Amino acid sequence: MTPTLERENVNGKTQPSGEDHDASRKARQDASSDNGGYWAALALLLGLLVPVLGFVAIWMGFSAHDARKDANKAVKAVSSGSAMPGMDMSGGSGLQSFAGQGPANADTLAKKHVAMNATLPPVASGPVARVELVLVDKTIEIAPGVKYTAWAFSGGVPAPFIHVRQGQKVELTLTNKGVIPHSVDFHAARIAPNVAFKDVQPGGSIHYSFIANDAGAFMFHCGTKPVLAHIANGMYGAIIVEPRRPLPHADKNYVLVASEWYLSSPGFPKPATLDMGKAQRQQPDWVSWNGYAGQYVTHPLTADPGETVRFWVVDAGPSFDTAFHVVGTILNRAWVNADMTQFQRNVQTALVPAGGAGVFDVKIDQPGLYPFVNHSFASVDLGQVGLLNVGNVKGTMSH
Ligand SMILES: [Cu+2]
Repeated sequence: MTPTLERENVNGKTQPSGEDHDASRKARQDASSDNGGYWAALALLLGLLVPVLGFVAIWMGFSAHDARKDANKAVKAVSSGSAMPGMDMSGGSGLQSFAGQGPANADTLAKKHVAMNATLPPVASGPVARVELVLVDKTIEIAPGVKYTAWAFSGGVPAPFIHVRQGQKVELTLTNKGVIPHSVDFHAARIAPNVAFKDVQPGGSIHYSFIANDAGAFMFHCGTKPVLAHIANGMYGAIIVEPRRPLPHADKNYVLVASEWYLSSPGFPKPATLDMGKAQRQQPDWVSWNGYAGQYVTHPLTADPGETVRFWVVDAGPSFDTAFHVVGTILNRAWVNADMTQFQRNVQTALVPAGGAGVFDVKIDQPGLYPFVNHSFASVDLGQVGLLNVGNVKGTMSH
């Protein structure tokens, strides 16, 4: 900082060293005389510098204040109710956390909840896979008894899983039945985004196609600004592109989409909406597998002992990465970043970045309850945990 540098300079000049004892009187006088001129000039300079620096400091203070004001204005503009009809995006919670909150009968509701089927659907037959996405505004449940007014592709968050084969043509139609513009951005596509991913007005639709040339697991999501709000509100899903060359056999294939929820209110009895302030500060109230916190704890995924279970993990974010880990075992194969050309062996935890994916095999011989988690454990606290029940065992698991 300038003030610190200035202070150091002044101290340096005003504290001459005592090494001039041996110099002649004349020399000292000359030096003294020279120094006198020097000090006078320096004093003048400093005299001028102080007010200038003072002014700069005041100006910087005002600039910072203005910048903050501008930033706040921008946030308000982005998150104003008028910009997002039907949404309260004013950050009205004051960043108060509603984590873990639910109605008194939350446990009963958790048991009654119908968990999203995580099983990978069969691959679309024929050379062309037709995908029809319909955007609807819909109130969904994101945790036991916790309601949220979402923007959902085809009625679900995440959207229904799409499964195609490498080389297949994907013919996509998005119809917007919401009240504001939306779009769809497929990470599996190599396509001009300004053409294919453009906004669709309410009541309108868009059609585009691409060849799924890249194998792997991919996110798709609404790309309309502010993208943070559109993803946080539920506009995402997973497309699995099965490699042309068959993978090693798996007995079970499960798709897990990781995502965060940022709530304007507890979500009961009235549904919550998006708190844009929390989303911007990455302070979620809930984090989930397939859109609903803890759903596979009460309704575990299943496998028989010795079976190979393949997890297709897609991280929809909008902002958190996922450190994928299965408690009690090691990932036998890890196609990190869903690069299906090669896998790593015997990995304890694999990173799935926001907007990315990974494919992981486990083969568990010993019956038991094996939690699959985001090993960034704050997310487990907020609901991103599920169970793999190997061998249909009874009981529960604490984490
Ligand atoms: Cu959208």
